[in-house]
Amino acid sequence: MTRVSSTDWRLLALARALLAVASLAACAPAPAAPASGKPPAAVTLTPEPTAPVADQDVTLKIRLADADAKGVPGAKVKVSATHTEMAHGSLEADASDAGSGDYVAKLKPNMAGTWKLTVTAQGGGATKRADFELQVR
Ligand SMILES: [Cu+2]
Repeated sequence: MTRVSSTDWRLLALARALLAVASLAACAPAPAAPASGKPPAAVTLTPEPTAPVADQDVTLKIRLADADAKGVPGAKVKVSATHTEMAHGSLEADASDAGSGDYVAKLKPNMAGTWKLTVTAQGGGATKRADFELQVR
């Protein structure tokens, strides 16, 4: 009574092939974080506002690029700020990943003067450090 036509056999074979592919995919390791895999080679930092004022939030827009000038997402980025005219410890901030190699950190420098910002970026199995100067009014 049940008769399998040649079309059905072809469909069965296709279904088996699809199942095989599906099980292969299931066995593959989970994809890593959406990192380019390359270490950051260049760090740029843009403060907003560009002329920060003491005791007010400053947004630090940080961009990481690899040796080919492509953005490096998925890195761990920290900022450490020290007031260069005095020794009273540092302000620390973790930057959040905004995607495509862009990161955002917030700081509130509590005194006017020159601050040294050190960005530490860990990604692609390497650590890149870059220093910047921030003038606070
Ligand atoms: Cu100070």
